[in-house]
Amino acid sequence: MSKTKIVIIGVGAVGATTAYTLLLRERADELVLIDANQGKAKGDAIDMNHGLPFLGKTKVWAGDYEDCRGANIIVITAGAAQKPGESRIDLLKRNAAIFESIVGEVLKVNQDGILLIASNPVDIMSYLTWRKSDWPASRIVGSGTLLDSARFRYLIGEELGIDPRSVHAHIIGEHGDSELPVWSLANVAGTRIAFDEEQKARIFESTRDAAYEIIAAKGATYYAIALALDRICTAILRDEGAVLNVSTLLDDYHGVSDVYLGVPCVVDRTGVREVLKLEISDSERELLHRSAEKLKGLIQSLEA
Ligand code: 6V0
Repeated sequence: MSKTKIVIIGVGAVGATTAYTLLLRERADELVLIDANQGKAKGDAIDMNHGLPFLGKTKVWAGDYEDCRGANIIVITAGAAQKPGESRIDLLKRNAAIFESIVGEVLKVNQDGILLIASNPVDIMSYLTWRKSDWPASRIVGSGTLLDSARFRYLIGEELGIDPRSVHAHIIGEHGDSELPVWSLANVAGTRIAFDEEQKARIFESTRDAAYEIIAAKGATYYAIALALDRICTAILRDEGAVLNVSTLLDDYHGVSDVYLGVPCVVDRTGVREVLKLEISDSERELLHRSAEKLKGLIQSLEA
């Protein structure tokens, strides 16, 4: 059997935690760490290698773009932090420029892997990556609202005293402020979740604002996103056909097209094999359209 290789580009809080999660779960034979800060990637690789006597046989090293050759999955978690006084759109422009160069380097040596994007704003970065490549959108996957849906399921589970794995509930749309909860379809074993409006509002706000709360408390979020990225890598490497709320290119999804958004997708070794059309309510459809319009507006302002 051929070896499996995962490359992580951007070994900051999210990239390093994702690498460590993949290592603990022995997801790949080879794990390559790439960062503009080569010392950070090198230090993390050495540190992780010293754990190998307690683990399996994963080969971990700090590499360069040449190492993307033959990679099954290239995870991009690189990003620039906001500078004091910098507007969100300026930060977005700077991150888009970083992405342009990273993706350009990857495409020189890899034409058949899967690009898994986590850097924010993830839906826009995924869309720009797809436009820059001539790859099918199926092979450019954003982490989307998978993390948000996990937070939502966790909070619903806490409220009900039910294991979050048994809660079926979706956050769709932007990974960010315009995301929406699909309460109309939320269920436990097919039974409707009978929350009142106060409960629904509280749970959704805690879901949507979770990143702000965690960043205010400790500066960054990384454990749960690392597990979410590991989940997507597993679905790809094992050809699972798992349904995950990743960000993908929409084509007439309830009338929304030409934008990446988080929706339930069937994920297998080809990336996004299929997009599942949820039977959402009219008001949810309206919110989905607003989320799409917001992202399209941002993409236009990038090009202005
Ligand atoms: P961080 O800890 O600042 O790490 C970013 C890393 O990227 C640093 O190590 C940089 O050196 C590196 N980097 C910057 N430019 C380049 C470049 N051109 N080439 C290679 N490496 C580069 O940030 P953190 O890890 O906390 O976050 C990374 C990104 O993930 C940000 O955009 C976050 O907003 C995003 N997140 C996305 C989540 C999601 O659900 N999709 C969740 C959490 C964070």
